[in-house]
Amino acid sequence: MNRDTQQYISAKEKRAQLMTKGFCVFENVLDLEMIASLNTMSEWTITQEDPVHFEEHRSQGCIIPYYKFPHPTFAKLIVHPHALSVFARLGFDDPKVWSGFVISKPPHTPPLYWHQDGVLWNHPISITDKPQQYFLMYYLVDTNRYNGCLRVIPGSHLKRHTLHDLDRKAHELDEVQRASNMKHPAFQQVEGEIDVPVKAGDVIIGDSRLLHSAHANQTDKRRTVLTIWYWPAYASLPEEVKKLIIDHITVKREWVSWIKKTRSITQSLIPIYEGEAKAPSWCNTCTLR
Ligand SMILES: O=C(O)CCC(=O)C(=O)O
Repeated sequence: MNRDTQQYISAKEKRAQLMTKGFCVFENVLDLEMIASLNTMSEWTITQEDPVHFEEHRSQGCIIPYYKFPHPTFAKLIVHPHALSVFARLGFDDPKVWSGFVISKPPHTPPLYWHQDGVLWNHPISITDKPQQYFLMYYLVDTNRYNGCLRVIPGSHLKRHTLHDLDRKAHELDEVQRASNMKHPAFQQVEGEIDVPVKAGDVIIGDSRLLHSAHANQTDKRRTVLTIWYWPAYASLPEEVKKLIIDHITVKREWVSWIKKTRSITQSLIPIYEGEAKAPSWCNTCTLR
């Protein structure tokens, strides 16, 4: 079997895993030089942020949007040809980008709480297996259960889990986000969870509705992940969903200014909608039964 055929089969299997389990991993997507540049960019970004942010986000470490302190290397990652070829191998030829963040756990910091990031739960598409909002997560160090690797509940994007009953929105600024109540159920070990350890340079692709969290960072070294949100099949989304996507980003002045600056390389990834549809209300509460 030649390499192209092998890659095709493996991409087919990964797509099936993404659809049924809600995530899959592509290995060796970024080279060492790119990882080093991303680490430099992340460290610079972290130094720009207000110290209060880190206190309020102890569970995540920090979560800094790419457009808040624009840096050319983040833009290069968003349009990275290898990342886009991952989408193409999965059968998505025209992805559009949305938000994206530097999320970084300093040494010796708590776990990330269980949550899902779906926001379309008021729209019928959210209880279907149609491709919607996906994350690409690039960890900038090799990860394991001691330094904060990702944890997921496979299949939870389509099947209700007891964690869906927690009365809490994904990134609420509360005792969970501040990690001041580690007894909260969002921090416990749960049925069906698995670890997703990766190497720096791999990318994890996941469905926004997937329940996920991360282990504590018990090591002396920072653990950073760059998360970028895409709509891989934007053209086939219902008009009202496109309207929600557009409304959410175009109200952000920092994002509009980022687009103006990076348009020469990001143009083809920017979602556009000029119709009259009414957006569904933003809803992060799972409506699966
Ligand atoms: O820190 C991680 O490993 C995952 C980040 C994440 O999903 C989040 O902060 O919402």
